[in-house]
Amino acid sequence: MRGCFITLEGIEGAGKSTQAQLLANYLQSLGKPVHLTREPGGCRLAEEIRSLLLVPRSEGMPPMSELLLMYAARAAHVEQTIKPLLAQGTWVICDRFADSSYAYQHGGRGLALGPLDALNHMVLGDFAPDLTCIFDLPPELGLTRAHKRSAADRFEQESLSFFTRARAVFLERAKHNPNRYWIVDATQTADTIQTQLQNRLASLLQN
Ligand code: Z5A
Repeated sequence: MRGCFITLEGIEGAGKSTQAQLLANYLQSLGKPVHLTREPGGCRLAEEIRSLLLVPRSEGMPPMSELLLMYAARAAHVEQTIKPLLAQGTWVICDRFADSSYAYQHGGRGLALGPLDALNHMVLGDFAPDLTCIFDLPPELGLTRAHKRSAADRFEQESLSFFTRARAVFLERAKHNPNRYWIVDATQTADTIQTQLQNRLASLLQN
């Protein structure tokens, strides 16, 4: 039986990585084969592209280059990691996926939606997550959490308004497809959020 593909999305510092690890532990405790992965990254080529994308650059990076690198990484990640694992029956939990390209490269950078939709279709076709969890919180709080943790990467150096636009795109996308998206208040404690997430998963676990 095919595994489930679950993506965790949200702005910087929303708690995605924390929840992804807790979720993987929970599914393993239920006896499910689980693979935890991330974007950009998740296979050798995509991890190399991740380094190119995250390192701060004095000359900047054109938004279109950024978008194409995200999808170059995603194409490899989907073909080499995600699809083969799902076909074996493994549950795949991915820290960020295509919704981040809509939030950051469209919402944040202002790239037009039409070409992004076309690129997304060219790379993914009809392939999409079974469940996308949006960890929602005010950008001020997310950035405070993230900055406490480590030095700022190229994205973390962006302005508050950049993350405000990204957040709005996540919420807008979720509104149009409530079957696939689930929005959670990420200002709550990590334990409370994990309990809510496990409850949300009940229907997927029954299938
Ligand atoms: N990007 C893009 O532009 N387009 C794309 O298509 C894709 C990505 C796929 C990847 O950065 C960057 O790539 C990302 C968007 C861009 N940059 N931004 N912004 P990344 O993977 O390095 O960073 P991230 O995805 O934003 O992750 P993050 O900063 O690690 O945040 P997080 O995973 O959501 O949070 P966390 O690591 O679980 O927690 C952050 C801190 O908060 C940590 O100290 C925790 O202990 C704490 N925490 C976690 N949960 C809580 C709760 N509930 N309460 C209090 N404190 C908490």
